[in-house]
Amino acid sequence: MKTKQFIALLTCIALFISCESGSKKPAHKEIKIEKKKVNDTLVKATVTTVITKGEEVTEDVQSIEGTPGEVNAQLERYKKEMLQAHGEKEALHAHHDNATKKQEVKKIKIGLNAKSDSTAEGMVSFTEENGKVTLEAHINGLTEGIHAIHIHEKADCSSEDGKSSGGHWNPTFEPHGSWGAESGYHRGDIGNFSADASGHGMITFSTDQWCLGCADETKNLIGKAVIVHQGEDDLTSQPSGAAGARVSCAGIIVE
Ligand SMILES: [Cu+2]
Ligand SMILES: [Zn+2]
Repeated sequence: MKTKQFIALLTCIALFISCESGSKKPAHKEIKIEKKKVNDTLVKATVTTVITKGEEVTEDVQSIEGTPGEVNAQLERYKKEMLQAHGEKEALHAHHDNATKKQEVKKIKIGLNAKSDSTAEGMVSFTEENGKVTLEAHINGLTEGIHAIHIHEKADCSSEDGKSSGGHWNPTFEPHGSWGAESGYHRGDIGNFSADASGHGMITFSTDQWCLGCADETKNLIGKAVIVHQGEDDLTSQPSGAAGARVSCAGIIVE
């Protein structure tokens, strides 16, 4: 009887130890948002994310500067992304033992607005499915012929010439080029498409090097812009293929 009790106690302790060492400490995430006025028109927001994982503490600081409207919109987007990321994690936990895990399909639809005194307008959709993002763009009001289309670095189409969207989105710091080129290419270098005599053009493009709202900033399209150019991308001129004026612009924003 005594031996049995002793063994039972040992088993108990062993179980306790294995359970303790096996349970990972959950990561704790804290987000602080600070807003400051820069001048009469500009505000600056600092978003500090502190992640505590056991002994390890990582801090990520992001600054957003712009008009109060722009900053608030960016903060809202940021919050949404955080919530989305959290939701994905929860879903992953819930489906942990589920062999038939369903893949979520994400879709964004945005409008292209005319820029640089053009009449070029249209729609762009991005669909993420099975680790791939597919772009489909339909544009009207173009001049007949070849036009370049790129992802530019900022979802800001506010300026008349579309230059507020910045240069080509190039998160991997490579030269401008043809998509997939060995010499390098921007992750925004979609390429060219043609418009017919009625001024209509369309393009579809699919890649696993993009994502919608994932944590990998070399892949995430959210917060960038789609730009259609007046001219053709020669796929060699630096830094942007000498494609001429920006005739249409759309910010890639989650509504
Ligand atoms: Cu461009
Ligand atoms: Zn480029």
